[in-house]
Amino acid sequence: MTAVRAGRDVGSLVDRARGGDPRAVARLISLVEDASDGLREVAAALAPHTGRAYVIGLTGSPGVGKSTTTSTLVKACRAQGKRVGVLAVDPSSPFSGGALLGDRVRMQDHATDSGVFIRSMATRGHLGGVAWATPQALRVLDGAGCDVVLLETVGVGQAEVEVATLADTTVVLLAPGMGDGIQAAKAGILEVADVFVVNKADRDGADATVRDLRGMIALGERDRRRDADAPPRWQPPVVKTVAMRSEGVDDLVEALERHHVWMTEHGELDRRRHERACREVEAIALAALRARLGDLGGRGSLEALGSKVAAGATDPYAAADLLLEQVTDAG
Ligand SMILES: Nc1nc2c(ncn2[C@@H]2O[C@H](COP(=O)(O)OP(=O)(O)OP(=O)(O)O)[C@@H](O)[C@H]2O)c(=O)[nH]1
Ligand SMILES: [Mg+2]
Repeated sequence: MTAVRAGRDVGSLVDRARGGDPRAVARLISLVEDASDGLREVAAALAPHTGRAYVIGLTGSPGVGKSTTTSTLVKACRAQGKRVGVLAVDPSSPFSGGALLGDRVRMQDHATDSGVFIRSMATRGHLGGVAWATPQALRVLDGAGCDVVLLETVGVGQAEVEVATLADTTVVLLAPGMGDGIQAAKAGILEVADVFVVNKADRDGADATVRDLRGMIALGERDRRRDADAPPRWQPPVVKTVAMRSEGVDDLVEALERHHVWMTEHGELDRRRHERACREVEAIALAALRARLGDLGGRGSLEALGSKVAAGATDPYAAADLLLEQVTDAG
């Protein structure tokens, strides 16, 4: 892969991406994903075009039906004439692409549609992981003119929470009989879900799962109402689907639209996006700071200061002050 050096190249890539050229979009994502030399230029060229896409995160246990649901949502968006980006992030896999082959197969319906961009990303061992690479890829899809971006992440551990910080709306999928209801409560999923989907409703136990979830939501709301100053809050709806047969997708689309309207009316969309931008800037600044700390040599290096602190020759606060002084001087 050759590095993009001249600003003209990046500019024309962005133009082509905005014109709907999937290869240009793929190239831009690779540039940001690999943290290439062109990263800054890409970010600068994209900035004026960003802030339009509605980012919907989909998360849940492996095999719950995220990709199938994503595919049906793509269809629904295309039927409305919207341009759609799909980003499938696998936080557990170090392999880009191959690990998500199943998704690729399911997404084949859309392979020849120029209004749909699909990209898989593996983020384990990747610089800052999901937290670093995903926002950059989201920016590309947003800047390329996607009206909607669907962000699929397998719900393992922290992934739900991370996906929630990156999306405007977070959809948590569950399936009957997986003990997910109880897990949901444990993992704090109730806090991050804006919309619940009980998929595989063709299986036994779907109604019980829906009831359990509604019960938990109601309980949480009752506790919260005790606090008279609590601001109005969105009540996450529970939607039953059979994604495999596109059943219930209209209800899901409607729930997403309602959440979007609610957020806009309550200033929540702006608040979330502002928070997201802050975290993004902070992450980049901290990474730069860390790199500079690592570059320091001699008596003022972290190693040297560590030795002094270990020997009791200085205290860790004084040492940290010294370290920061050098970095800011150098900057
Ligand atoms: N019975 C039933 N099976 C479904 C339904 N939706 C999806 N499936 C099947 O469940 C399996 C997993 O679906 P995916 O959409 O790949 O699930 P996923 O959550 O994306 O899976 P990972 O990305 O591997 O975590 C596939 O074999 C689907 O055909 C449904 O509504 N009912
Ligand atoms: Mg999947």
